[in-house]
Amino acid sequence: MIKLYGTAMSRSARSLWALEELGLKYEHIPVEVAKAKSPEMLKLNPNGHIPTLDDNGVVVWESMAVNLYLAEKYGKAPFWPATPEQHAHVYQWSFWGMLEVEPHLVTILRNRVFLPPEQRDAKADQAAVEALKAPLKVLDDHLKHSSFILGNDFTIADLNVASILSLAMMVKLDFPAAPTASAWLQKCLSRPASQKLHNMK
Ligand SMILES: N[C@@H](CCC(=O)N[C@@H](CS)C(=O)NCC(=O)O)C(=O)O
Repeated sequence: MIKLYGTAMSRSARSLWALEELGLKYEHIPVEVAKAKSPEMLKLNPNGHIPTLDDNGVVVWESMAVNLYLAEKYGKAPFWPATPEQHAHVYQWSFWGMLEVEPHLVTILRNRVFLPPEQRDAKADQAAVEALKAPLKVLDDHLKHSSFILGNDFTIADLNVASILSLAMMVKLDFPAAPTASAWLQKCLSRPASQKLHNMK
C-alpha cells in the first residue's frame, strides 16, 4: 500500500494532489508540521520534514521528487509525457518553481502568517513581492503561447508549479501583472483532484 505522510495543510498537499490526479489507492497519514520531527518520522525522513512517501518500502522525500516519482511510475502520457525532451521540460519547470518561486512565497508567508508579529519583517516581505515579479513574468509570457506548460494538456509540470503558486492563496496574494498565469493557476486549482484537498486533514 502507498502511504503518504503529512497534513494537507503543508507542502504534502502537492503530493496528495498528485496521488489524487493519478487516481491511486493510498493511505494518508496526516502528520502535523509540529510532529514532523517525531522519532518515527525521523526514521523515514532524517530531515524531519513532510511530505514523505512510502511506496511499499520505497521511501521518497522532497515533495518534487515524490511527485516526479509518482508521475513517472504510475502516470501515462500526457500527464507524464512520453519523451525525454518533454521530461526535460517537466524537470525544468518543477525545479524552477522550487528554486525561483517558492523561496519568495515562503518569505511572504513567514512575514504575514507564520512568524509572531514582533518578528515579522515588512522590508523582507516587500523585497520578496518584488522578487516574484520576474519569474511570474517568465511564466506569464510562456503561457501566452499554450494552454498548459508543456502545450495543450495538463501535466505533472502544471501540477508542480501550480501547487507551489497556490501558497500565494494562503495570503490572498494575487498577480495582477501576470493575468495569463493567474487564469492558468485558477484553471489548475479548479481540477477535481485539487479540490479534494479542501476536505482533507
Ligand atoms: N523542500 C522540502 C521542504 C519540506 C518542508 O519544509 N516541509 C515543512 C512543512 S510545509 C515541514 O515539514 N516542517 C517541519 C519542520 O521543519 O519541523 C519539500 O519540498 O518536501
